[in-house]
Amino acid sequence: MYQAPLPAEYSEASEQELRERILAARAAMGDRLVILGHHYQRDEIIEFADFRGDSYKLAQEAAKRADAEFIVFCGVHFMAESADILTPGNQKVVLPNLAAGCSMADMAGIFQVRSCWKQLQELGIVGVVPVTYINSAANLKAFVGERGGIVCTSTNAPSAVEWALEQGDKVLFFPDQHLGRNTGAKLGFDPESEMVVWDPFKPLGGNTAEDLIRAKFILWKGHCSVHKRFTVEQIEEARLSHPGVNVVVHPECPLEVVRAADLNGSTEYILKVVTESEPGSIWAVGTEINLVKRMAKELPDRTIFCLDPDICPCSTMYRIHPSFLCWVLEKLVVGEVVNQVVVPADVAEWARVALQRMLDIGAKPRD
Ligand code: CIZ
Repeated sequence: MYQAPLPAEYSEASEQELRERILAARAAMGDRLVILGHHYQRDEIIEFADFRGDSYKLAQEAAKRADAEFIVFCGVHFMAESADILTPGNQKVVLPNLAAGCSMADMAGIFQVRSCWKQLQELGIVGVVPVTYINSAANLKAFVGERGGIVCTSTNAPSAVEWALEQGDKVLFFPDQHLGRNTGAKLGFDPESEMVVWDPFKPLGGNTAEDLIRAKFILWKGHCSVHKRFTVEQIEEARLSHPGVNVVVHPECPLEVVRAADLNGSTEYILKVVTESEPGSIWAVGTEINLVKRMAKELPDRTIFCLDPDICPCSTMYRIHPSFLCWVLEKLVVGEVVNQVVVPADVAEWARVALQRMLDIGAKPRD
């Protein structure tokens, strides 16, 4: 999405000035406003968040604050869309920088997914249940909702996939092949013989008809640029340099990394296990750096470090700079809503069905 450049009074303001102006605007809005901060946001944004969490938890928090007219979502575009879908119509969701997207979500486009579906149908492959990771555009969630599928998060992917396999014979999982593969493996399926990867730029996704007929999981060829950087060598290095270390990684990491780690789970899961661990324990964490650094700061009696010493923050999450937050808040104070994210009603209707299925199965986190 295009984001127009900010006026100079925001782009040139000092950190201190922005901070004071954000606090003033926040106070002026009072209960009319709720600010949500995703775990991957930098500290200079998280400090203003009424709630922190993963996308799912934040959307739920937003839905509980029905009194708030405005939800400022410090996260990325698909998260603001999910919040808009799950909250009552009177609440307006604002994304401070419209260019804050998710490169993984962009790896599956609606036309590509429709084409994949059509090719599967033409092969006579029926009983495919589409499952989309929450990191996807609203129109993909709607596609899934309309075809009997479900949304999942990295917390509840195993329950969502189990549910899908009760409804049909096989799963088309997008856009993250790694979460799909790790989830299937967690449920006991063999990545070698029961899963294929669908490359949207190749006929039949780069597979033979026989491969597709045999596969239990058709995994979209998408990935997270941050999580795909973690390696087994980094885990071996952490075990050598820090005897007794606990290694926890996100399931968007490649399968071999998840297998080499001690634990894996969503950001909420990682936060929970590290927070509940014994003081003095040592943690090597494979996820976005802002979250890792924040845990290290907030839990100083544990040793917490990132598995990848050279990792950069998620570049799209990083687009929520305090100058953008200040701009949208000051506009709200003067009665102007900028950067509102609105999902068209026809898309929202089916996307809500897919999200509601996820909520209804009461999916629980699992190791
Ligand atoms: O669901 C989310 O917010 C993401 C992107 C990952 C996670 O594990 O929290």
